[in-house]
Amino acid sequence: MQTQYTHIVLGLGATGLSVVRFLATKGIKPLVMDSRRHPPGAEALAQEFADIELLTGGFDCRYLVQASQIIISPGVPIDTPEVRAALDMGIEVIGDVELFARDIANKKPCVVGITGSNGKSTVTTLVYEMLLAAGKSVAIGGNIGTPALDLLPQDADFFVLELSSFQLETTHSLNCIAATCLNISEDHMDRYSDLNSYREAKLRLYPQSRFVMYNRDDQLTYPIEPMNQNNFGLGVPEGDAWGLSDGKVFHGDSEIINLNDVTLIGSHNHANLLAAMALADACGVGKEPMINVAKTFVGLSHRCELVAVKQGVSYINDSKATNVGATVAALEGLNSHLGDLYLIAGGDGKGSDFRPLAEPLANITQLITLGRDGRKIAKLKPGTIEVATMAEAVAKAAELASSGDIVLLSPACASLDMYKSFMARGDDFRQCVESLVDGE
Ligand code: UMA
Ligand code: ADP
Repeated sequence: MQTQYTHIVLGLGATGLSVVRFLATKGIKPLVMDSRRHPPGAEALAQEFADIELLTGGFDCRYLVQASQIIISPGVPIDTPEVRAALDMGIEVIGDVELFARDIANKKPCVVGITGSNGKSTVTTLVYEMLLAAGKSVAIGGNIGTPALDLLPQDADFFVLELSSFQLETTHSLNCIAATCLNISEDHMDRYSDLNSYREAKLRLYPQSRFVMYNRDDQLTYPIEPMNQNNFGLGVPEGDAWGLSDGKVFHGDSEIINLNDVTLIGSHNHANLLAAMALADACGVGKEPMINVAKTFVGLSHRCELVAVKQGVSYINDSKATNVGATVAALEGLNSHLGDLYLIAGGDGKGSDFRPLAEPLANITQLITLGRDGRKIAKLKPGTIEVATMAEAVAKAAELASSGDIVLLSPACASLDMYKSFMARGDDFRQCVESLVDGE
C-alpha cells in the first residue's frame, strides 16, 4: 500500500534541504520529490536524514493529491501540471519563505525584504552591514544564498532577506518592518507570460511590509495601492525622501554623505546605497553606522569588479549581469570613461528581448559575443566578433585593446548554457585574464 504523506517537498536543492531540516524540528517527515534524476541535495539528504523518502525524475501526482501541504522550491514553476492539479484540488502550495514567515509570526517585525530585477544582493549586503555596524544581531539570506529557514537557528534580531520573484509567488505573510522593490526590467521571461506578471510577482512584497521604499526613477516599482511609503531616487529628494543633490546624499534636507567619500562606483550603485540607507533608517540605524559602511563597502565580487589591469587595460568582471537591465546599467555607469570599451556578452538569454541594449552598444568600440544567445546580441551591432569560448573572447579583446581601455564582461544573460553558475563564469574570465602573457 502507498504511504500517505501530509507534507511534500518539491525540489531538492538548497531550499528543499532547508525545508526538510525545518520540518524535522517540528517532528514532520515529508516525502521529497525532484524532477531531476540526480538532484544536488540527494547526497546531503541521505547523510542527514537516512529515513526520508526521495523520488526523482518527476513529480508523482498520487502523492501530491493526498497531501495537506506542498512546499515548492523556487526553481519549480507553480504552473507545473502536477502542481496545478494539486492546487485545483484545494491543496495548499507554499514556499520556504512562507514557512519562515509563519514560524516568526509571533515575533515583532524584524524582517527587511529586498526585491527587484537588479541590485538585490548589493542592497541586501549593505543593509546587513549597516545593521551590524549599528550593533544589532543580524542574519542575511534568501535568494542571496542561505535559504531563509536555515537562518532561524541564529535567532537574530533582524533578518535581511533577498527575495526573488519566484520566492514571492509563494509567500503571503512575511510582515516585514521595511521592504523595497529596487527596479523592474525584463528577467526570467521563460517563467512569465509578460513583464507585468513578473512585476506583479515582485510587488507582492509590498502589502507584506509595514513600510515600503520604492524607486521614484522607476514607475514600475510604485505601489499599486497607497501604503505607508517613502521613496529614493537619483535626483533632489522631496519631503523626507532619499536622493542626491550637489554630489551628496540627502535624507529630506539632512545631508548624509558626500559621494566623493563613497567607495561604490556607478550611478546604479549610488541608487543602491540610497535604498539601503532608507531601509536601515526604517530599522532605527543611525547616521554614523550608515556612513561608515558607505565609506568602506567596495561591492560584491562579479558585480562590476575590477579584476586586473594589464598593459594599462582594465578588466572588469560583471558576470552577475544575468539580464539586459544589469548590462545596460554597467554600460551607462562606465559611460563617462575616456578610453575605448570592449564588451564580452552572451549566454542563456532566458527569453529576453535584447533590444534595450542597442543604444548603449552603439557607444562602445567592440562587441564580442559567445554562448547560446550570443548571436542575438551580435545582431545589434555591426562588426561584432563571435567566439566559442571565454579564452578566445579575452584573447581577442586583449589583442585589440590598448592602454586606458576597458574590457568588460557583462553578459546580459544567465551562464547555465556554458557554466555551473555566474560565479564559475566570472572565475573563468578572471583566469583567462590572469593567464594572458605579458605583451598580449
Ligand atoms: N529544478 C528542477 N526540478 C526540480 C527542482 C529544481 O529541474 O524538481 C531546477 C530548476 O529549474 C532550477 C534548479 O533546479 O534551475 C535549482 O532550483 P532549486 O529550486 O532547487 O534551487 P535552490 O538550490 O533551492 O536555490 C534557490 C534559488 N534558485 C532558484 O531560484 C533557481 C537560489 O537562487 C537561492 O540562492 C536559494 O534557493 C536559497 O534561497 C539562485 C538563483 O539563480 C542564486 N535565483 C534566481 C536569480 O537570482 O535570478 C531567481
Ligand atoms: P541581484 O542580486 O538583483 O542580481 P546584484 O547586486 O548581484 O543584484 O547585481 C547584479 C547585476 O546588476 C550586476 O551586474 C550589477 O552590476 C547590476 N546592478 C547592480 N545594481 C543595479 C541597479 N540598481 N540597477 C541596475 N543594475 C544594477
